[in-house]
Amino acid sequence: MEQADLIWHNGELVAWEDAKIHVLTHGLHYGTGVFEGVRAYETARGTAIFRHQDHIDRLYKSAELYYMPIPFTPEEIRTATHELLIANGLRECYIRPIAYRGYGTMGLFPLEAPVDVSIAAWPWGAYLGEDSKSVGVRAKVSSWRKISGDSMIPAAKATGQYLNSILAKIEVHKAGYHEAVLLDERGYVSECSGENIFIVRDGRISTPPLSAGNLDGISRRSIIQIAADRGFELVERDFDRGELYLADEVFITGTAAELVPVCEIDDHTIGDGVRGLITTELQRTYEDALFGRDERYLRWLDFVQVPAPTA
Ligand code: PPE
Repeated sequence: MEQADLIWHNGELVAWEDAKIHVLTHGLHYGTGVFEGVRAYETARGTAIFRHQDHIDRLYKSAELYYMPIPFTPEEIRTATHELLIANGLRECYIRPIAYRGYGTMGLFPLEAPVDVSIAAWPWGAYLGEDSKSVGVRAKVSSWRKISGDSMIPAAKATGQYLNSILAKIEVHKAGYHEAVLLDERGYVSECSGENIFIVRDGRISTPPLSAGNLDGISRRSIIQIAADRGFELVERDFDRGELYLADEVFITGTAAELVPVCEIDDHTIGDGVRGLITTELQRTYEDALFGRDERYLRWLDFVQVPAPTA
């Protein structure tokens, strides 16, 4: 991975290589952590963190769901993130805030372990490969089912829950595909290992409802808004894997991946096997929103004045 100079840890900026934790950190043993993936983009008006407040809100919600009080206010986290980008001179980057049960107790009762908070930021390019956004990716339905709401909390972005995504990702990677689609326990499409999913059929866009065990993705919310603003019909409804194959277009959304077309699923070509027209239109508007080129979505941008590099 690419590195930056400094990481924010429990209220202080520390050198990247010194941001280390004890091996008996609770979260390392039991997955007791919650995190976010956020991106900042260089716009014509300066660096802007996309939907920063929504990510911070989700972080606090995830923490609350796992009974984890974050020892900073949301505004402190927001300000710390600004300071971090400025201190690192990062004008465009991925941002990873994480709150986790720290060092102090072992065993499954976590409430006496401290809660530590870190924020890292670094340059991170196209998550699913350089040409993923134009050419699309090949996906496979994993044999692993998405964790269900009766054993975990799919709406929380919690570290331990990601073992589910990791099993699916390894399985499809070994089979030669880029991304995994997970079905929920009923057999309906839930989401991908790290992205929400949408299909387009006869001009109508569908995405699984949050009751299908997927994350309430902030990119997903943005696409739902953009589709409405552009006059596309979009419904949240359950569909099975067969509908994926029958779709004219399929695309996936996430902060890391952004908006990526899916050109093949389980060796069925989707539509013409190239990025579809509606996918292309939504992707263009979404990128205009990320880069501050569309006035309608400026409200989604949290500007940070990162100084230009000197010398
Ligand atoms: N589902 C899952 C399971 C998920 O992890 C993500 C984000 C999404 C949907 C999309 O959510 P949003 O980013 O709010 O639109 N995945 C993050 C983690 C990627 C990683 O490798 O780590 C991300 O995109 O940052």
